[in-house]
Amino acid sequence: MAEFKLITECRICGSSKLKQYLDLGSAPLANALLNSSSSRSHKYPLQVLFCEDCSLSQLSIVVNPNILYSDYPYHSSVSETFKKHCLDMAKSLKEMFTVEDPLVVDIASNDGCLLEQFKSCGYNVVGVEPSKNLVVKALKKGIPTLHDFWSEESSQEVYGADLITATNVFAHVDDLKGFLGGVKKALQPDGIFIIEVPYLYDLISKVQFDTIYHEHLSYFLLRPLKILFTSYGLHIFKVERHEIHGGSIRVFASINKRKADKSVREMEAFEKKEKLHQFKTYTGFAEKVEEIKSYFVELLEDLRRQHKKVMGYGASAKGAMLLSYCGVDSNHISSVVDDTKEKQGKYLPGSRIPIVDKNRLDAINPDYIALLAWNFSEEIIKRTFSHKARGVKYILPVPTVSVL
Ligand code: JHZ
Repeated sequence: MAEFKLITECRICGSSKLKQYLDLGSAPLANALLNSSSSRSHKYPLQVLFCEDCSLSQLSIVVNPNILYSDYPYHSSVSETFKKHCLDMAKSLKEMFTVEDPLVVDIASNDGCLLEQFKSCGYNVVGVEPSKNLVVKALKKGIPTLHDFWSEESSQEVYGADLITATNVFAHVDDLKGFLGGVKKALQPDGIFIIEVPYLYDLISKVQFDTIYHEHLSYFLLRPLKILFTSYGLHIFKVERHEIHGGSIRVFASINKRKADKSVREMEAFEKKEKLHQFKTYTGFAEKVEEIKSYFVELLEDLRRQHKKVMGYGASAKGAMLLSYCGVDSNHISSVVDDTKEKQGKYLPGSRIPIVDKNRLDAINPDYIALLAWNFSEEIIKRTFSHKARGVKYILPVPTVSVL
């Protein structure tokens, strides 16, 4: 595949009735951290299209996944909140589906964060992960992990899975046919396939525009997922909403038909009621994004004029996007703390702000901390409690710019 390709047809239903509702210009790849402050980031177009036939939101381009994922700095295990979410997931699935000596396969298993929890609940586990650095990390923890992208071909390495999980990866996949083909091959006929994806309703209603970046090719509602799964002979029988990552849905599907839970009907009715299948629902979104940008920049400019010390916390992909889109640089936010060792010493793409370890917080003693991983605000505020006690203020960028 070339460096990137243009989307002219809907990834799910093949329709060419794609209408743009957001243009974020061109942006660097959110996880392509820089080794020096003088390095430049390559930028790619970033626009969101709405499919008038199945209501999938999708980016207008697909960047070659080998560019995005060969070395991936995001380690899921850094957040205690996420670890707890994974443990709760493993426990609840164990309660829901009882089989003897179960095997769970996790697609894009990252550093083994979810599988560690399944293992502790007595499951046999196998991960499949395309980023070499993360495979090495997972293997060190004793989590068997294959180094590959998930596809019809690579799925042949695993078979007879009772559960297949794919959390925070389905939105990253262009070839959904190959992905689901692989699931059908590896899953027991009575097995369960579970995906977890950020929910488009939450993105739109809470103006989480910074979660729009080149890794996230699709932004899901239940409706397009149902159309997609049905066309591949997978039946969605249950759906849950979770708070993780600002609001996600967990979708349960099987090959053999199961009795549908009322949650499916309820979510379908909810999406209709909220008019999420109509283009006009999305037309005001771009204005809200511009509003956040201007308030955020105004606030940071004001603090700079007052010589206030501002740091960020969480060198997340969304943080990189926010800062780059708003044209913020190290004159506004001197550095960003991240507890991921592999990110420290690098620079955010676009803004070129240095990523530092938590000790720098004590050394600098900032007046303000920008919560760039706002999805983990509570955990970050807890971690910086001594600064809170000394009067540090927190800046929350979404859903509206606010100072806590
Ligand atoms: P976080 C990720 O996006 C990755 P990102 C991915 N693209 C995806 O799909 C979405 O999630 C859903 C750090 N941190 O999770 C760790 C601390 O340092 O918001 C991370 O670098 N200390 C696959 O990157 C970052 O913040 C802490 O106490 O936008 C959080 O990144 C905590 C809680 C986090 O996701």
